[in-house]
This record gives sequence, structure tokens and C-alpha cells, in this order.
Amino acid sequence: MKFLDEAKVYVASGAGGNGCISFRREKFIEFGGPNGGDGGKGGDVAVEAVNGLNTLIDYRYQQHFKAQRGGNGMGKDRAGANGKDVVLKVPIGTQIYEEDGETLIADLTEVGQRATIARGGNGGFGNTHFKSSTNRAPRHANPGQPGEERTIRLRLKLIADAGLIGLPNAGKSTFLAAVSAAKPKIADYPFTTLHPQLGVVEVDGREFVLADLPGLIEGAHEGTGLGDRFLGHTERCRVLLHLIDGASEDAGASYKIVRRELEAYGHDLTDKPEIVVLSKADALTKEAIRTQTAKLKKACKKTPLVVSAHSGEGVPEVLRALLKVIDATREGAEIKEDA
Ligand SMILES: Nc1nc2c(ncn2[C@@H]2O[C@H](COP(=O)(O)OP(=O)(O)OP(=O)(O)O)[C@@H](O)[C@H]2O)c(=O)[nH]1
Ligand SMILES: [Mg+2]
Repeated sequence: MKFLDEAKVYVASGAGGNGCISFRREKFIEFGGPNGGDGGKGGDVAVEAVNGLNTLIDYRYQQHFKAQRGGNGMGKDRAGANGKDVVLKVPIGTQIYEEDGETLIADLTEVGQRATIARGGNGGFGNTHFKSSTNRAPRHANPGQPGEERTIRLRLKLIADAGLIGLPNAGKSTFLAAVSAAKPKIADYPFTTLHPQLGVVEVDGREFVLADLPGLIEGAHEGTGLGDRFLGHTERCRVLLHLIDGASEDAGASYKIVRRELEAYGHDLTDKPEIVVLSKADALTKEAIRTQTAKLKKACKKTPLVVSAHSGEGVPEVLRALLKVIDATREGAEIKEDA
């Protein structure tokens, strides 16, 4: 399935149906009173979060959604039918913004959550409605009210418990593949991963969701490489899993590049709990691991974990460390990161 996390959609709700002007006409009944029915209500346009979707790709192909108009009222006091609603199905984690892309209208974070973004117009009253003791034959009915039109922006921010960040080639996708059933593309060139992917991780009989993200490079906040637009997907993560390629020249320097990009991106990403991990341990000598760990420790000011997604060494420790932070934030407890 193709990935798309932003879409612009035009929606219009249905206008209400017109009220009807009509009079009862029957043989032998003189002056039959008014019997024009009311118009039906126009359909609403709503957005609903559903399970089983993880992209907004559908909205690349269809961008206009119009709900049905309400039916007109009819004689014999028959009301017009209400127009059918239109429901846009979106993945969990979708935010709805005004056309400006900044004013948030709704944030759909749970399955079944729904936001009505354009209300259908009310139907007009038929002339039956206007009869009174002084006007027993009203020749007046209301027109239906118009519907609303608006352009909205949908923005998907995946909901994952943990997010994988790091330079390209750090081994992020390999790690996700090793700990979940996800099958991300893995290769020894930068920018193998072009869009985020989720995997469900099981550890000690518990589960959490881990998101693999495209690599960041220096200048990502200015658009270099794939830029930092996918970082938005980590905004809701409880913890960041920062992988640093053990085979890189200086693990400490690699760490700092990514941290600078997080800082430039803003949105308090640097305040998130972070688990720092040196990757590809199987490809390193003991001596190399020692020097890289020392450099890394100096840069991040905590003891990094060491892992090999290939051999599995250190993997359970990383998963447990993640789970610990996830649990702590779930309970709303203060997190004290190990120094
Ligand atoms: N020896 C060894 N190689 C690894 C390990 N993890 C990843 N690699 C290799 O490193 C290369 C990059 O791995 P990826 O998982 O694609 O890296 P990535 O961080 O997802 O890279 P991008 O998607 O480009 O950001 C691949 O050739 C992997 O086989 C590991 O634990 N040990
Ligand atoms: Mg990758």
C-alpha cells in the first residue's frame, strides 16, 4: 500500500430540501387546508477514524466529497427524505485542519471517533407549518437552507509507542524487522526507507507499536535528504529509539547530528525520553565497541545500549528499556532516565 500522510480535500454538505406549498383538494371537501410537507435535511460530511488503515492514499485519487441534498417536501404532508451523509474513513491518528493547515478542527485518535466537518442544511417548512387561526391558507413555504462547503487538510500522525530515529543506514529497518513481523525494505545505501512503517513488538508477553522512520541527515530541517517532514510521526511517540551505526566513524558525532535536527524541528521532540543504542555490534571488535560506546556516552551523557539486529545480541534489553519508559509514561509517572 502506498503511503501518504497529507491530503487536501474539498467537502460540501447537502442543502436542505424546500418546503412545499400545497392544499388539500378532494371532492366534496371545500377549502381543504394546507398540506405542504417540510423539506428533508441535507446530508452531513463527517470524518471517522477506522481500524486497518495506515495511509491517506485514498484521498490522492478522490478529493471532492459531496453529501446528498435533502428531498423537497411534497403535498399530502409528505416530508422530503433526509440526504445521505458522507463519511470519510481515515486512519487513527489523523488530524483535520482548516485550509490554512494550522487551525486544528479535530484530532481523531481512537477507532470510531468521528467529527462532522460540514453540516447539511435544514429542510424548509412546508406551508402546513404556517397555518394559524388568522391565516388558514398560507401560500408560503420556506426554501431549504444551503449546505456548507469547505476545504480541509488531513494530516496523519501515526500513533506508535516508540519511534526509530537515526542517520540513514543506522540499521533502523533491520531492527524493526528483527523484532516484529513487519517487512521493511533493508539495504546498504542511504534512504532505503522512504516512509514510516509500523510494527508490533512483543516482549515479555506484552506488546507495543514501533515505528521505523526514514533516516535524518545534517540539514534535514532545511529539506536535505528526505527532510524532516516524517518527524511529525514521532510527535506522539512516548519514547524515541535512537540507533547509531557502530561502524560509523564517530558514534558521538553521529548522535549529535541527529539531535541537532530534532532540535531544529521543534515540537519538543528533544524533551522526549530517548533510548540510545549502538547498532551492528556483530560487525565490531570488542575494542571498537569500547571506543564507540565511550564517544557516544560523552555525547549523550548516559550509557548507551549495544545491539546487533543480525545476531540478536542486546535486542531484549533494548525492548525492555523501551517498555519500561512506555509503561512509566502510560501511568503518567515521572520518568527518570538512567544517568
Ligand atoms: N552487520 C550488521 N549489519 C547490519 C545490522 N543492522 C543493519 N545492518 C546493515 O546495515 C545496512 C542498513 O540497514 P537498514 O536497516 O536498511 O538501515 P536504515 O537505518 O533503515 O537505513 P535508511 O532506511 O536508509 O534510513 C544494511 O545493509 C543492513 O544489512 C547489524 O545488526 N549487523
Ligand atoms: Mg530503513
